[in-house]
Amino acid sequence: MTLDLFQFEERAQCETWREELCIGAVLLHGFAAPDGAAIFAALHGVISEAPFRHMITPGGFRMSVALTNCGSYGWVTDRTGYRYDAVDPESGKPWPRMPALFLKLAQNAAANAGFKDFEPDACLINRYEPGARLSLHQDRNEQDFSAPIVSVSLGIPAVFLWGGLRRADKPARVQLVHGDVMVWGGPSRLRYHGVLPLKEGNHPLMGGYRINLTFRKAA
Ligand code: MD3
Ligand code: FE
Repeated sequence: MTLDLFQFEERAQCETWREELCIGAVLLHGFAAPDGAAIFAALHGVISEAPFRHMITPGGFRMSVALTNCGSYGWVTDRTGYRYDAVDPESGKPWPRMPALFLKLAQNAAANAGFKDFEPDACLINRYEPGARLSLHQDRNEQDFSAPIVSVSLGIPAVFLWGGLRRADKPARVQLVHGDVMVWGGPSRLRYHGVLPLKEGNHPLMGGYRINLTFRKAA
């Protein structure tokens, strides 16, 4: 009917769209782009309390990605291992509160991908400079793998490695640009993933960096 035609025209013009890469893995293209400036402002509040820092892996390497956190729990690494901690090891204080905008964005994205009632208590904020990378890994530090993970890409683009459930599975490459939101849940929750070394670039809001917000239910 006319309603269908109307929707078809809307779809042809839309700037954000949903793509299911695998069962449980949904890419919401451009989903966060309209909130870019507000996210940037909220981010400033967080990093003024808890600045970006390069942490040390259990193997003794300095991560090329700089990170900070907001929410009840923050993901941290040092010589003793990876963990979630309610306290920022640099300041000895709790992590900054998760901005209401961040929570709303993560919950809206999860619901849009079919995950109702997502209650993230941790938001890891990764900052990539040119050359920074994240090698192939699984996210296994959370208590409950039934909750999805929501990841928001901001700033200059990155190539994401999208693997399988075994390390040896050859990863596909997915380009993530400013405003893209990925939701990973169900059978995709424990997939191996990583980020290739970042290329130089400039983004009007984020400058020469890529910022990634990762929302998780840690506890
Ligand atoms: C795929 N960060 O901090 S989040 C991480 O872009 C991390 O900074 C990436 O991986 C980044 O651990 C991407 C995306 C992500 C998170 C969990 C996943 C992808 C995932 C779980 C399963 C499959
Ligand atoms: Fe990860």
